[in-house]
Amino acid sequence: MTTHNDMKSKSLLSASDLATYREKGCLLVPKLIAEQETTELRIEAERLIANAPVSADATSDVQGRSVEEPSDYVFAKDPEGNGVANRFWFPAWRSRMFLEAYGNPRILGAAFALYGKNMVPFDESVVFKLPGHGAGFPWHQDGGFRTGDAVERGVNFGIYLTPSTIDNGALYVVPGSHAKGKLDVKALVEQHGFELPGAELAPAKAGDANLHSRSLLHGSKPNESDTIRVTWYVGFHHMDSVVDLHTPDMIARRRALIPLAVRARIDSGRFPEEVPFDLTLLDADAVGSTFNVDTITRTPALQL
Ligand SMILES: O=C(O)CCC(=O)C(=O)O
Repeated sequence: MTTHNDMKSKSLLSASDLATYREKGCLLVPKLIAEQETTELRIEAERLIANAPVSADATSDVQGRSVEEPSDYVFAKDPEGNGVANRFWFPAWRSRMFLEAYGNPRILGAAFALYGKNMVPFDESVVFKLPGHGAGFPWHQDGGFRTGDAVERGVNFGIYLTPSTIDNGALYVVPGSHAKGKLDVKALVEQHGFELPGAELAPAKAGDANLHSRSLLHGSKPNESDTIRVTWYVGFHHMDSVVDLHTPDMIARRRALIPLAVRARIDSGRFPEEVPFDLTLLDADAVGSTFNVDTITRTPALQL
C-alpha cells in the first residue's frame, strides 16, 4: 500500500501524456492520488453523501439532520424516473479534508503541466452514483461554448475515489471529439442512441484520474450494480479562456483556492514528507490574496 508520504511533488505528465491529451482530449493518469488519501477521501465523501437532503426541495437528510446549503446537492432521475442525488458542489467549503486534498502537489502539478502559471481553478464537485439506482449522465460537452469553437475550453480531472467500472456506470468518451467544436449532440443521440460511433469506455481504479477536455463528448450510464461510484471533479481553465468573460475579482477569488489549499495541506501535518506544490511557480498576485476562506471556497464556477 502506498501512503501519503510516498508522493512526490513534481509534475507527472510526460511529453507523451501531453501529446495524448491534446490529440484525444482525454488521458488516464493512473494513481494520481495515493491509496491512503483516496480511502480517506472516499470515507469523507460518503459522510457528505449521507448528509444529502432526502429530496431536491428538502432541507434535512435521511437521518433528520439539517443540511447546510441543501441546494448544493444536485438531483437527477434514476432509471425508474425517481429523483436521486448525484452530485454536491463546493467540496472544499463543505470539508477541510477536501480543501487539503485540493492542495495535493500531484493534482496541482498535473494542472501546472497543462497550463503553467496561467492555471485558474474552474470548479469542483463530487459526483456519486448510488448503488442500484445512480442516475447516468446523457452525452454532452461541458458548458455553453461562450468562447466559440476555441479548442481550449478547460480541463476536468475526474479523480476516482472508488473503482469505476462498466457495472457501476463508468464514463464513456469519444476521443478526438474535443477538437470538433460544438457538436449537435441531440442529433447524434437520436441517430445512434447511447452507442455513439467512436465511443470508448473509460474505466478507472480508485486513485486514478481521467483528465478530459471540457469540449470532449462524454456521458455515462446509470449505476445498476450494488457498488457506489464516487468521482471528485476538479476543473481548471487557462487564464486566456476566462479573462474576457469573468471579472478580475471573481478570477482572483478562484485563483486564491490554490494557495489556500496548499497552506491548509501543509498546516494539517498529515503529509510530513511530501514536497508541497511550489507556490512560487505562480504569479505573486495569485498567492497573496486576502479573501476569507468562505469567500474563496464558495466562489462559483467560471463558466464558459
Ligand atoms: O462522471 C460521470 O459519469 C459524468 C459526469 C459529467 O459528465 C459531468 O459532470 O459533466
